[in-house]
Amino acid sequence: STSTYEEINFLKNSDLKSINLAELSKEERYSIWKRIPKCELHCHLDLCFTSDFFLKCVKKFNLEKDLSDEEILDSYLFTKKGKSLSEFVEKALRVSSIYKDYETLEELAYSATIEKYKEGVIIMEFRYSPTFVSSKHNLDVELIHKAFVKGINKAVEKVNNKIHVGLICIGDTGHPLADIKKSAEFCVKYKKDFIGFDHGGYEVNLEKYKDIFNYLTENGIPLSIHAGEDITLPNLDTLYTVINILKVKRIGHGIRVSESKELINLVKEKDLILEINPISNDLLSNVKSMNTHPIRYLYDEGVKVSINSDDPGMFLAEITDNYEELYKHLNFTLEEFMQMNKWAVEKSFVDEKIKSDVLKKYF
Ligand code: MCF
Ligand code: ZN
Repeated sequence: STSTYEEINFLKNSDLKSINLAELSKEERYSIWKRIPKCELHCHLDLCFTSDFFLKCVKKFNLEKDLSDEEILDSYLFTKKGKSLSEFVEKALRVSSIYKDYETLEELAYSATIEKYKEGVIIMEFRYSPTFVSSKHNLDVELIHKAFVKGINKAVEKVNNKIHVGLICIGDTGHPLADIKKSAEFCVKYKKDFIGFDHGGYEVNLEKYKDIFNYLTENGIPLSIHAGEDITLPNLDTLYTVINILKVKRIGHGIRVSESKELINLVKEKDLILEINPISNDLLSNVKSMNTHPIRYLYDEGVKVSINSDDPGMFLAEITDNYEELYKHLNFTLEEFMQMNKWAVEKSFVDEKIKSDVLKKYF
């Protein structure tokens, strides 16, 4: 069957020398970012929507009567520089008003997957928190999960399996129904659908939950956990906990690893990858500016890093926007972008067969 979408002519290593980014317009650069064969490890499915999708939901559910479109986006989303991670977590909670029925969730997962495909993502790891999605309207977690899986599967079929999608389950902190143990049990119950487990929301020291994380690891579920993100924390204990006690394979954000030579060496020794989300870090004020974002220092120190979008719906910024920022402010090259995607594929939790096929075909 013929696909509705234009095929992407993905870049190969042998194409890179002939491209001079400095002489391209912004539009031409974006067409290059799209052609990089991308593996995205960190994106919250529940916060992955376009502004049109979000506005459609607000109208469908009649959530705002007196606001213009612009005012709706402004009051719910996080598109301008904010104060902190805490401010973000509180704002994200308001967005959960759109998780009102299962058709909406299926549609969300379908369009999120199609958007990633159109942006040139080949391996996509989405994560979501079942308790977060159920919190506002008391939706059933089993039905939430079925709706998400159905939406993703329909989209993957629509694009003739040209994108590989994996799902990570999140247990979080920061909303009324948050329950890490319940999320962990849910993850094990749907082990056939989940490739990993995470903790998100407020950044807390997870040591007291170590038995729950051990239980996941014993069930063969690898961990990728948010840590070393919140710049307001007084120390780096959260990072030491996820690395030494919970034994993560990957770290969500991990930008604060850059504050300690000891942590840099630990991350390298354990061969962990950091899932960096440049635009997210900037908007949440976890970095001073994009020019000084630690991804450059970490990369140059030999730490494995990858490029991710985190919450395209909250930031109204896609994965290619994150590449543009890294190019403009930190002089990342196409060779470096390819290298980071190769690491991301190697560290992905999707099937080994998919990974080796992708590595052979594109890297
Ligand atoms: O990575 C960002 C910021 N750091 C921590 N948590 C989250 C991020 N994006 C979403 N989250 C949280 C969100 O607050 O993940 C959970 C929620 O608790 C599920 S995704 C909506
Ligand atoms: Zn995140």
